[in-house]
Amino acid sequence: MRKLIFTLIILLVMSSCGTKPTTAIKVTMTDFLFDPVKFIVSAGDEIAFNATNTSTIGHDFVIMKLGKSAGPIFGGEDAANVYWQTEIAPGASIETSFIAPTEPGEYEVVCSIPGHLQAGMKGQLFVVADE
Ligand SMILES: [Cu+2]
Repeated sequence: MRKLIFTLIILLVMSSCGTKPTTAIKVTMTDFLFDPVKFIVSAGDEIAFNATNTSTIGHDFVIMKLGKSAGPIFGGEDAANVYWQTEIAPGASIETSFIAPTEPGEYEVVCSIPGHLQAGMKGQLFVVADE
C-alpha cells in the first residue's frame, strides 16, 4: 500500500511538472520560435509529429544527433549530424511521424533555415529510457 501511494505521488509530480514522456509532439512555429521549446519522449517510441507554421516564411524542425550541436549557426558541416528533420511551408500544417532515438539523453532541436538559429529558433528533445 505504501509503495502504491509512493508511485502515485511520483506520477503526480511528473505530470504536474510536465516531465512525462509523450508519443505526440505538437509544435507551432513563428518568427523565430518553437512553441513549446521542450519535448520529452521515450526511447525508441514512434512519435506523431504535428507542426503548424504561422509565419510567412518557411521553417524546419531539425533534431541533431546525441552530443551534436549546430553551434551558433547551422552550416553545411552540420548536415551529417542531423538525426531527423522536416520542413513546414509558410502558413502550412503537417502531420508526420518519426522514431525517437534509442539512446536516452538531451538532443538539440534547431531550425536550419539560414539566420533562424541565430535569431533564437532552437529547442530541446529529452529522450528518456523506455520502461
Ligand atoms: Cu525557421
